[in-house]
Amino acid sequence: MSVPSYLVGYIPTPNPKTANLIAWPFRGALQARLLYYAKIEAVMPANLPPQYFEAEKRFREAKSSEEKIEALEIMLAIMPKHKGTDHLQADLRRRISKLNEESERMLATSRASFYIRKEGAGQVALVGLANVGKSQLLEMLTDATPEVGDYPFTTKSPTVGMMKFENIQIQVVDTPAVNGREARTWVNNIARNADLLALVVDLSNKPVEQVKATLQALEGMGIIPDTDVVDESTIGRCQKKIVIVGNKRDMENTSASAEQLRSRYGSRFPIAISSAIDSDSLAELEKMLFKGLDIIRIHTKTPGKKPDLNDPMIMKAGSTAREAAEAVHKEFKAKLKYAVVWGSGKFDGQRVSQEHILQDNDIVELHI
Ligand SMILES: Nc1nc2c(ncn2[C@@H]2O[C@H](COP(=O)(O)OP(=O)(O)OP(=O)(O)O)[C@@H](O)[C@H]2O)c(=O)[nH]1
Ligand SMILES: [Mg+2]
Repeated sequence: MSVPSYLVGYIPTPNPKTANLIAWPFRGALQARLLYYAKIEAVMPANLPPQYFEAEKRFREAKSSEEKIEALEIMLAIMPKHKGTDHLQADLRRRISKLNEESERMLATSRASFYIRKEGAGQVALVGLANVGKSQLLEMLTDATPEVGDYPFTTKSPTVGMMKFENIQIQVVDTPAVNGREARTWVNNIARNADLLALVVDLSNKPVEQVKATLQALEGMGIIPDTDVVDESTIGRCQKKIVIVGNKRDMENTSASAEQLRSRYGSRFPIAISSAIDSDSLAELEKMLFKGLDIIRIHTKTPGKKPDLNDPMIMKAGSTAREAAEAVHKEFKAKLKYAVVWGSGKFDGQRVSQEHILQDNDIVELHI
C-alpha cells in the first residue's frame, strides 16, 4: 500500500520507533484512513491538476463554512470529469451540500439571537461610523451605561437603554460601528428590526462624507432609506425611516459643517444637531426621535371618568377614532357609535365621527 504523493505530510506516518507507543484504537483509525486513501488511488488515475491540490490545501486551512464551500467548489470545478473521479465528485457534492445546510442553520440561529426584543413605544437604533459618539449618546439619553472610548470600534455588541420622553419610554439600541467587523451580524439584524434608524455623524470630521459612507454600508446590507422612491431596484430591500444626528457640536468649527449637512441632506432626512454635553440639544434630539417614530399617544376614557394621562396607548400616526376603539377592544370597532375628543377636535369635548383622524396626546371618550 502506498500513500499518494499529495498526501505525504498530511497523514501522519507512524515512526517505527514510536509506533508501539501509539494506542491501539488510534492505530486502527490511522490504518483505516490510509486504506481509504489507498482505495481512492486504486480506482482513480492520478491525473488531478496541481490547482486541485492547492484548493484542497485551502479547504484544510479554511476556518469558516463559506471558505470551505468555496474551496470545495473550486476542487469540483477543476477536477477532470470521468468514471475514475465519479466517487470523488459525488463525495465533494455531498460535502458542499452538508456545509450549505450547516451554514444556513447557523445563520437562522444567529438571526434569532441577534434580534433585540422591542419594549416601550418604539425602538430606535443608533448607527454610524466608529467614534462618532453613538455610545455616549445612549449613555446621555437613557439609563444604560455602555462603554465609551476615544478610540474606534469600542462597541463590539449592542447595548439597550430606555429613554423617557414625557409620558412614554422609547427603547434606544447602541450598535457597533457600521464600518467594523461586527456590523454584518449585529447592525444588519438590529437595523432591519428597528422602527427608526438614527444615523449619527461626527460634525468635526466631514459629516457629509460620513452620511454617504454610512448609507452605503447600510445599502450593502440591503437596507435603504424609506425616502427613496420604490422601483425595481428597491425590490427585496428593506426600507427604513432614517433621521440624521450631527453630533459633537461643542467642538471647534462645527457650525459650518452642520450647515453643509443641512443643505446636503436637510430635504431628505430630519436632522438634529447635538452634543453630549449640551442638554438642550439632547432634548431637541429626543423630540426628533419621537417624531421620527411616527406614533401618537392616545388617552382613552370612559364617559364620566378621568383619563389616565400617564399611560397612553401608542398608535400609528394617522389612526382614526375607530382604530382607537378597536385597539381598546376588538369588539368596540363594530360597537362604536361615536367618540368625543379633547385635543384635535375643533373645540374640546367635540363629538366626532369614527373616521376622525386623531392627533398626538388626544383624549378620546368612546361611546358604544
Ligand atoms: N466633544 C465631544 N466628544 C464626544 C461627544 N460624543 C462623544 N464624544 C467622544 O467621542 C469619543 C467616541 O465616543 P463613543 O460614544 O465611544 O463613540 P461610538 O460611536 O460609540 O464609537 P464605536 O463604539 O467605536 O463605534 C469618546 O471619546 C467620547 O467621549 C460630543 O458630543 N462631544
Ligand atoms: Mg460605541
